[in-house]
Amino acid sequence: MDASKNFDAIVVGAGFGGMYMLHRLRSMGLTVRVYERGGGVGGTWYWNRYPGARCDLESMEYSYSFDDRLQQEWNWSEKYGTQPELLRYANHVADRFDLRRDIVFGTKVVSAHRDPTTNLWTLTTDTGGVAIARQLILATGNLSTPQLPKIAGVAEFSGRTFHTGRWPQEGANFSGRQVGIIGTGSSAVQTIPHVAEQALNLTVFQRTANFSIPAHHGPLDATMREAHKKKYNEIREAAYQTPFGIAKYGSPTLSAFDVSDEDRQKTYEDAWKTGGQALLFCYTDLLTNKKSNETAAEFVRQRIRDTVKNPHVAELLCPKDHPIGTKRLCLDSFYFETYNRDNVRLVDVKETPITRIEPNAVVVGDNVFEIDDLILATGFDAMTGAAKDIDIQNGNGESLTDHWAQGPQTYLGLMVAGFPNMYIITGPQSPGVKSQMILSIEHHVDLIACLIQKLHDENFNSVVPEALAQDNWVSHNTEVANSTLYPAAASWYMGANIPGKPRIFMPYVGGVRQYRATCQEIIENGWRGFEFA
Ligand code: NA7
Repeated sequence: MDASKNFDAIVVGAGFGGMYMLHRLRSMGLTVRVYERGGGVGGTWYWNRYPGARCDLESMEYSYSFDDRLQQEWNWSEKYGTQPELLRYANHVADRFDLRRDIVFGTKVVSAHRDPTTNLWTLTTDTGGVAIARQLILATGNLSTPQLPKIAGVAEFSGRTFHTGRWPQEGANFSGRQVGIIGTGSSAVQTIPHVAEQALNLTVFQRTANFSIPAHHGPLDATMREAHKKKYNEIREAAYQTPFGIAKYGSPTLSAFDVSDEDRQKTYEDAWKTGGQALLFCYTDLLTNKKSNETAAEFVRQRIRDTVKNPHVAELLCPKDHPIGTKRLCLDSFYFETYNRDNVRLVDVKETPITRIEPNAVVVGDNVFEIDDLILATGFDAMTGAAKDIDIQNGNGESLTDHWAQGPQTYLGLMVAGFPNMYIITGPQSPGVKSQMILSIEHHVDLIACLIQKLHDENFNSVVPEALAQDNWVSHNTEVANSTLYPAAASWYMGANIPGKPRIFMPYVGGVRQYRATCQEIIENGWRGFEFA
């Protein structure tokens, strides 16, 4: 056998998950190969280079904690990590831990087939490469497979077409151009104000109005940053004790109806001034009680009406078909204000969907909107798209796609029954996307490292979840989701943005604190629900 093809572990993806996994496994003495489709590290922050792209969690929290020197030496310059700064950070981490020597860039993993007799995974790539390893780790990301809308004529558009999740490295200039943008999710909300400033005119095609809160983005005060650094360990630990893994947003104690209308209004106003996700953390029941939720939703609608001068446009921008927070709450900088510009036009495509795209126009019913450039801010095949994009076969006649035909099934969002030694970093049914992502990545990487260490120490060949443990976890996940308002929205959390995708609420919303405690209890009980062979 060609030794250069054989590794202890293969990691797919060099975003924040894959990078830390590589570092962790290498420090355990394992040989590791990472495959990355992009030309560099950073995952989401490598691909999403659209103007205004920025994390919606503050950078002091949205960063690695695994190495104290790293967190002490890195200086975030802005409140929220912007895409360029996050990409610089990813590259800094890659340099600092000398990660690149084990990463093959520009290479997509096409298949991963397990041999049940040897318990080895064989991977093939689109460049004709083959690699073999006992451990397979999918660090493929939750929002990494762009979704192109199935609109007639989209492929025949003759101008420039951009997807926010595949933005060109060299950027794009819209000066003097007539631009159309489809979508009004987080990516569009961040892009629109920037494109509007440059373009001759911008037409926004909106199917669903979204709730958005001002980010109040700006430079990070150096004194605050240094004070935060001094208490970093304490703050990181506190984050694990919160529902969403964000220390800044602790657990509220009161219901929205425990207080007077005036007090509630004042609390929302303060949260609005703070900006960011603070509003959702005002009361205990905002995501479980429709009436409580409506108090916050109406508060935000009122702010939209206060901001947007044209009352008809304001009303179109007011979300009325889902509770606030049940779709990802957007964070913006002057999004609603942008609709007061003369060169910006909002087109409602809910009542009359986009009929077709012509070489130089978007057609909605009888209306033809001429454009030079088309921006698709149409989202991703979230949470399952990237894993299902690889032909994964377990060697017992089952593919991952078959196993997930009715929606994703995992144990703890970490492993899949029937697929030994295959791990997913922040997979479906884990808190991942409903938490501070890097905290959840670190938790999962550490769990995977512990499992692999156990295999090594106790001379096991493989680990796989028991089917019953998985079934129970999936049911528990659904039960928890159903006790909240989340399933009330047609969101990508539900798979609702992809025609034909099974509707199952995918992230675990029982909270980071609870999830971590459950994992701990499972470990203390000899990794209950995992089978070692
Ligand atoms: P999202 O949040 O999935 O938003 C996609 C948007 O595109 C959303 O407004 C969709 O409307 C719209 N869309 C998709 N297909 C169509 C068609 N065919 N016609 C009209 N409109 C369409 O993706 P983002 O990239 O903005 O954000 C993804 C996550 O990244 C975000 O949640 C953060 O966590 C970071 P819909 O709502 O489906 O009616």
